[in-house]
Amino acid sequence: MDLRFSEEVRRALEAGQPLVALETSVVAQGLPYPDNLAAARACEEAIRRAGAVPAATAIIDGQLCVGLEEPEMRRLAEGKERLLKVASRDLAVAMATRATGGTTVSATCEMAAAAGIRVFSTGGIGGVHRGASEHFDISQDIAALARFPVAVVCAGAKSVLDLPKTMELLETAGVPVIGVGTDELPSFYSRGSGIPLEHRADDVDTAARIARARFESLKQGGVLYTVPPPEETSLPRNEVELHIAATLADADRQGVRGKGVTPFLLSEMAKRTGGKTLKANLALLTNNARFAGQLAVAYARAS
Ligand code: PSU
Ligand code: MN
Repeated sequence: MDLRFSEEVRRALEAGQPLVALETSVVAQGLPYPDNLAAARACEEAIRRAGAVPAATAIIDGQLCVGLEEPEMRRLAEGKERLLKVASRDLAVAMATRATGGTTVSATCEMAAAAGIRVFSTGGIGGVHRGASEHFDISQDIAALARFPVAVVCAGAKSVLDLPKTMELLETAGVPVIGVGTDELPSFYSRGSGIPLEHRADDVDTAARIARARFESLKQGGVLYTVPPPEETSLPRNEVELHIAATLADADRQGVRGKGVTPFLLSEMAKRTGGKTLKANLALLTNNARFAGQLAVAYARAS
């Protein structure tokens, strides 16, 4: 794969330093400016403090970038031009048309794997949307998790999704889901979901050994680590549920479909909760980045 590395990432790869990939659809589509830029910086900072090197991925003028310079991240955050939401299947078109955009979980997994980066931090993965038995809206993220050997750290799937169906599909795809210090799937804005997890890791070394066994010994695909969002900003499940019902009804009424669904739900939820979901989103992004940094360091140590 023709990747363009930032100077910092290139050096880290050469020196065998631990790296953590970051997606940028959350910057280009998921969060409003300037919170998106602040969140990206806070994630990079958390990864550095943990002793690893951040590697945000994006498509800039058709180039597959791993590691962004400050003006490039700003360009994605400000959104003064048309920015694509680039999933795996959009990579070819984005390259050929010299487009610019943020990468989703699926594209980031693919680019990280190609770069040899084993750990990736995000907010929440995409999955099976509610009502999928009717409209079939299922994110490419699941297929990418199954395919690419990357440890993906998240706060669970977004609660706007159908979580039981998302968990079933992850099983079908053969993706292990590990609770980080928990037996229950977190649901992004809330610490729990009522869905029990079969596997947990209580320390970062155990988490790293799971990834190593899967990537190095078994030559299998990705691992999903689910970290409960920070207590202080997390929201009660019943409160979130009420807003989700209203937001989904709005999406339906306004005919929001396809790629637009996730960004619409995120911004509507923030409006309805007076910014509480936005605050929770920012806090969990940094929290996940911190754990991902620690995981990358432990993974390198375990070799
Ligand atoms: N979850 C968030 N914020 C986001 C996304 C998910 O809290 O911005 C983005 C991720 O990049 C994820 C994508 O990969 O949405 C999933 O989009 P879709 O449902 O269209 O596959
Ligand atoms: Mn979709």
